[in-house]
Amino acid sequence: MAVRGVSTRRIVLCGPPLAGKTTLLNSLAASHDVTPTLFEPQSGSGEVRDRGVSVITHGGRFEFVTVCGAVWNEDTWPVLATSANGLALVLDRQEARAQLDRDFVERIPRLLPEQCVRCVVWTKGDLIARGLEKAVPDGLLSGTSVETWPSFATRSDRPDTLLKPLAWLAERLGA
Ligand SMILES: Nc1nc2c(ncn2[C@@H]2O[C@H](COP(=O)(O)OP(=O)(O)OP(=O)(O)O)[C@@H](O)[C@H]2O)c(=O)[nH]1
Ligand SMILES: [Mg+2]
Repeated sequence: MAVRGVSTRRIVLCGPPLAGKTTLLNSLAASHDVTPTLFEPQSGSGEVRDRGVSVITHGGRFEFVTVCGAVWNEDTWPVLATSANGLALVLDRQEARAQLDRDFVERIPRLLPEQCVRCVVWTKGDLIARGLEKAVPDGLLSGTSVETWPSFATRSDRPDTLLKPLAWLAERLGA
């Protein structure tokens, strides 16, 4: 990945394991005809690696990054969150994942810099629409700070839905 310059804005895709973060990142990479490159955030564990995508869009250069949500990466989220100019909180809409979603909703917002542009992304809408999975309870975000964040619904069978929240973040942060 290109060295991060002063004008590069970082957009972090953050959320529970298997929520769909990499699916969003890959969709963005494909739409810009680029290949995600190695991303190694400085973190407590020092072992964390994932992929990032660096693109010029909406009048600026953006680095979209994520790491695997697995438990051994937990100490990486604070490092990434505090460096975020923008953040997509990627939550899995499947009912069975509700508790993991809650954990991230509880933990992440308080780590963010005040000026960080933020949104929620509810993934896997196709599974709900096709009746294959039940959705998380309607009030899952009630009473949390995330309740007021702009919210997007995605489904991997519709690439336009995957790109929308990332474009929104870039637009808000662009020149
Ligand atoms: N049906 C369906 N499957 C999805 C969707 N988004 C992601 N998946 C699948 O969910 C699994 C996990 O997706 P990833 O994008 O790898 O999730 P992740 O958040 O990057 O996972 P970690 O890096 O392990 O934390 C994969 O099998 C994806 O194909 C979606 O909208 N619908
Ligand atoms: Mg991933």
